[in-house]
Amino acid sequence: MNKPFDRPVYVTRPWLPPLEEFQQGLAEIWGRGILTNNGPVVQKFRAELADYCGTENLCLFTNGTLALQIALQGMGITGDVITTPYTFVATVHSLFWNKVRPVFVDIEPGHYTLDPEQVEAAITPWTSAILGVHVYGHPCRLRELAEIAQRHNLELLYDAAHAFGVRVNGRPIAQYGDLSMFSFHATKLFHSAEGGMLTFADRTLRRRFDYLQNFGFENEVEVVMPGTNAKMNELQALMGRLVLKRVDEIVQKRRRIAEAYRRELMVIPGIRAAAPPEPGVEYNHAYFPVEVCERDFGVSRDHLYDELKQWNVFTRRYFYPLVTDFACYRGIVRQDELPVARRVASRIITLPIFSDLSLDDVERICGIIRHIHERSRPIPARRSAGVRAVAVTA
Ligand code: T4K
Repeated sequence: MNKPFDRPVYVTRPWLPPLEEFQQGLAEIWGRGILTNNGPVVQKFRAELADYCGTENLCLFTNGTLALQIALQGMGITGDVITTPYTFVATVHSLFWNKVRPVFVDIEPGHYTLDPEQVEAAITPWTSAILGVHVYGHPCRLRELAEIAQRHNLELLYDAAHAFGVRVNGRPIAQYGDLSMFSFHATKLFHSAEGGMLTFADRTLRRRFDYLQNFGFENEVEVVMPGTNAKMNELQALMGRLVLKRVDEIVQKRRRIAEAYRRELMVIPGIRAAAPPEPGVEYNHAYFPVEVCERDFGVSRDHLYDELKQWNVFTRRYFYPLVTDFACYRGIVRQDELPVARRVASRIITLPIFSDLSLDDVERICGIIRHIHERSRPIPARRSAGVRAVAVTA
């Protein structure tokens, strides 16, 4: 018998280290009195991430949005950038803050990432870069996009906000493209409460990004460029270091949750999960999105989203509305463009996934979804009765 959860189940919960470990780190920070401006904890965190990501070309920031803004600024991206409408709005805001024009192209139906064919078709003499998003942690079509970027002499940037821990053909995803931005926000599987990271191919960018995140200071008396303040602080780095120690374990737990969801949900008509990862991809299970097809499921995605709240299950509709439908970007594309992104945005719902979610709870959530479907499903009419009835199975 399904019944509402006693406590709210959110789309995500941050994994938190044992409090004593954090307190121990805090005591050391207290003792030093150094809270920010490239302190020792940030430096250690940076070194550990360089090891994890297999690159020294890496900078840390106060959050992912500022990291991406600084990336575009530091690489001198101008003109038009081809990107996806199917993302968190910060991707596009970062372009706007750099006075760069977003050119939106459609996504692929399997993993919801940029469709390379559409990218190539949208290139003009004003295009300076491609900004792909590894949405939900699913890698973009890396090889195709790299070939397109090379053919047209474009920079290839990735918003990898969701993709920490993903590996492709044995290499960390941080090593693909000219640059990647990672978010370490509390809602991410790997987090430092708030935080962000850039990894990049051109090692000369590191100095530039370091200037840009610290007001452009070379030393006490010299400012070499108009920078901003986007530094990670010691408390963020402490959290990040403690979570990094356990990140592989966190991914494994999420993998088991995702497997349970797939097992339970694939038998419910009208519920479709994203395509499984491509061969060679070690996925991080950052999110568990499903599409709800109203005709087969029986009720709309929005109905399911609202009704789940009554069962104390708080899903999200990442990424609905499409960025191009927000007031500040409306009018850039026509309503009949981007058909795949529009369809996915109208059907998507992201289910709870976090390492402390038990497999029993996953089963319960799926049971509730099944119940909502069964209750709404028209029973096939019996020949003799000739009447359509609605099953109530509560
Ligand atoms: N690019 C992409 C593709 C992104 O997805 C993001 C961020 C960025 C760029 C920018 O990176 P950052 O500048 O953020 O580093 C959240 C996050 O704020 C945002 O980081 C994230 N993407 C986006 C997809 O989701 P909200 O407004 O949906 O979060 P919120 O506060 O509603 O949290 C969702 C649920 O998580 C809550 O219902 C409860 C739970 N939660 C949340 C927080 C903050 C916790 O349990 N503990 C917490 O501390 O935006």
